[in-house]
Amino acid sequence: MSSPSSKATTSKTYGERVASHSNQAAKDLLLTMERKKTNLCVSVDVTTKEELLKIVEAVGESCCCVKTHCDIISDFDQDLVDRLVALSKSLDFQIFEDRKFADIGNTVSLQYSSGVHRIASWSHLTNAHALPGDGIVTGLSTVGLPLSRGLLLLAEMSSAGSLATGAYTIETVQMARRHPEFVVGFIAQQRVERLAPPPSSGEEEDFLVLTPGVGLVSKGDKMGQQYRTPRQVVFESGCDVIIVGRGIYGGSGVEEWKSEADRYRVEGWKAYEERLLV
Ligand code: 5BU
Repeated sequence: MSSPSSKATTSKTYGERVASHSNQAAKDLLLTMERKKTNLCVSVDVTTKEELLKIVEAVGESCCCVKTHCDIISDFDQDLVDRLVALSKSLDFQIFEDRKFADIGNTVSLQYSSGVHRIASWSHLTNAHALPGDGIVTGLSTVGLPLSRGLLLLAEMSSAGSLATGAYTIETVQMARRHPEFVVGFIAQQRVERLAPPPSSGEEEDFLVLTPGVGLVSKGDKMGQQYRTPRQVVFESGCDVIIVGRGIYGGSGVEEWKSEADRYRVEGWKAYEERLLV
């Protein structure tokens, strides 16, 4: 049998992959996934603090990560941050603010550290577009690295007609390779690092691929969202984390949120176990 380090990323367990990461947020996410047997990230896109906390309380046990859009919460405040962070500890999940930074380095460093949201103070992971060039990573890393945070680059999107394809996706992978301490992976629909030529150093690399656009029932919405199943995402496309929003919190109350979250957890984990056998 080959040693864990010589195996393809998708043939390794999440636990085995911890050693391939130097970034603490990446290690913590993989350890959480292994410990809780879940590759589910729940996207909680609701507009009030109480709604958000109620959903997180219901789904937190089933997921490795909770994804937020803090700028849609009308009564966002420090109390919400304190309670969300407390839940992330008691229910054992990471927090991912889906901020999609897209400006020059100086501006994003201020958007990340300051303002009403002070994202870096509470969110283990955040993401950014590669569009502005390497300065966006440098700017964010000056704030995030001292706090042991991690960054995901948007290499692809789930929406119809996305322009993040082809050469743009490959350039995004190359950008990630230039910042291995802070960039821990991608938001993408497939293992995008395999689209780019292998790293020139010949060194082994391990990126986390987190994938939105996941649904077991619906195929999409009226605004361009496109859904695939957990099996298509994890088994067929080799992605690591399924991001599910309305498929879970679209349900009508605590019991339904809980059972839907567990259903996605089971489906995502089954697809991961299946891919380990290939
Ligand atoms: P949904 O309710 O499962 O469709 O929510 C998907 C979430 O993932 C939502 O918060 C989007 O902002 C986010 N998302 C996405 O859907 N597609 C993408 O390519 C990216 C993020 Br990047």
